[in-house]
Amino acid sequence: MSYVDEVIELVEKKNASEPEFLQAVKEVLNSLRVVIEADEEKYRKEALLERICEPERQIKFRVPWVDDKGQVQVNTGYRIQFNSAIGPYKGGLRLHPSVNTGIIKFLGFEQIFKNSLTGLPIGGGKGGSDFDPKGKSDREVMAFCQSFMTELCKHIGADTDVPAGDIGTGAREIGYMFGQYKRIKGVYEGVLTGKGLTYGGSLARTEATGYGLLYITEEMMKCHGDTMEGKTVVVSGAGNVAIYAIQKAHQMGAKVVTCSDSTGWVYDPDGIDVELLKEIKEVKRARLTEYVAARPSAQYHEGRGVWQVKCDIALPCATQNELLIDDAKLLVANGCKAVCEGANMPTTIEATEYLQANGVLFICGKAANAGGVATSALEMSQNSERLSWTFEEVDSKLKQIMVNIYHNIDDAAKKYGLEGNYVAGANIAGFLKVAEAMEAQGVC
Ligand code: NDP
Ligand code: 2IT
Repeated sequence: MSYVDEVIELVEKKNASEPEFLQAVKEVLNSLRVVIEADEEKYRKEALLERICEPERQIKFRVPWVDDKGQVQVNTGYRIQFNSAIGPYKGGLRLHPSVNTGIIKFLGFEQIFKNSLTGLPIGGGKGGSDFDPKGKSDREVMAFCQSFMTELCKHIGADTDVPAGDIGTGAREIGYMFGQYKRIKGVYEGVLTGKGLTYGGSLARTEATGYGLLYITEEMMKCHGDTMEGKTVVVSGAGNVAIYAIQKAHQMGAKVVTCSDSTGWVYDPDGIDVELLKEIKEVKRARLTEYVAARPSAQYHEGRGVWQVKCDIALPCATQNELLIDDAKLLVANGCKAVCEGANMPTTIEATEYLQANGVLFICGKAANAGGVATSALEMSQNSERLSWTFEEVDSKLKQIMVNIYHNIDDAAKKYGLEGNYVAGANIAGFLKVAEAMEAQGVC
């Protein structure tokens, strides 16, 4: 049996109850075959793949807090410190009722390769909790965040592990967590990114993931002799990534006609009104039904369905496994030319393969959404030198990083005879740097 197959079998056996983690591992290892098989005995002897699939450390803890009725609530907190070969652990904190060990492990595993692709010195980690911020008062969210950080602060630090936002964790949650860290540890340091601008945050971090997604999409289009101008774009999600993806797509002359949340989706033939969406989601924290109430030209539909809308480009920006095989068939049938993932692993393996087989340009999340964590690393740099860069400075660095990622993954795919397969290119380019660093550091 090949070394890659041996490790896939082992990982399946050890993690049978973690389907998302297995999905992420299989996608990566299958596309590394060309690299591993060229030097199989060396990698097997070093157990490099077994090591890269096993987190360095997993922390799981109780998070008790008191709700507004005086009732004690208990959630589970996680931080998975996956790989520190190229830098301190770095990755977001997800607050969503679906969070479990397998979800955090898949996200942490993806983060290793994504962070490597940014070209910046950051290792891979991820954390979060099954706490649901939806419908909670600010005081309840603060109580949760303070309790969560009371335990987490024992394990993180500006030079060891630097968490940030993800689903359910935005500026409000990061603020409460930062305050509690400072209070307990008595240190003012860049232990979190995505901070507010008055206490060490970076300009353009809020916009970075969505903007970065459009920068890489635009570069890919350019290299295929096309532009964003006049394109019809379908976006899923209505959170941080989706909002700023829509904004940048419009600035580039494209028209985004959909967005969605966990209860329904909006079709707006005139193009999504980003200011209205921001007001509903960032200020009021309300449902998308409010969008159509304010914009009669738009339609609201319950459930899922954005992928049935005819488009040139599709940008999944909500969550994992939200673009399935039937959705991929609809996209292809409707003439979609490109799919770039703003979310982490939003497209199933089957759907990805179908899109690629039908000539759709496809960039996976670990490359396409790397602008968020890259800008987090720029926030860490600013915190270290105790300076703040201008919006233009950060944004131009972000753009350059995304353009570089596109060319790195394109070159890696070409080098291994897989031209145009950006999934393989991303996995290979991300892996090679981490593998070299792990080898140089000996058995650890
Ligand atoms: P937000 O919490 O800001 O927004 C998430 C959006 O997706 C919301 O509209 C939410 O709807 C929807 N959504 C979440 N879970 C589900 C679900 N199970 N089913 C249907 N819809 C869902 O998160 P972000 O925008 O920050 O994150 C979106 C994706 O991007 C995630 O995969 C995240 O890991 C990834 N990502 C985020 C980065 C960042 O910097 N924030 C960086 C790189 C990747 P509702 O409000 O109804 O729950
Ligand atoms: O998935 C991701 O890359 C993020 N949620 C951002 C992580 C970060 O550290 O900024």
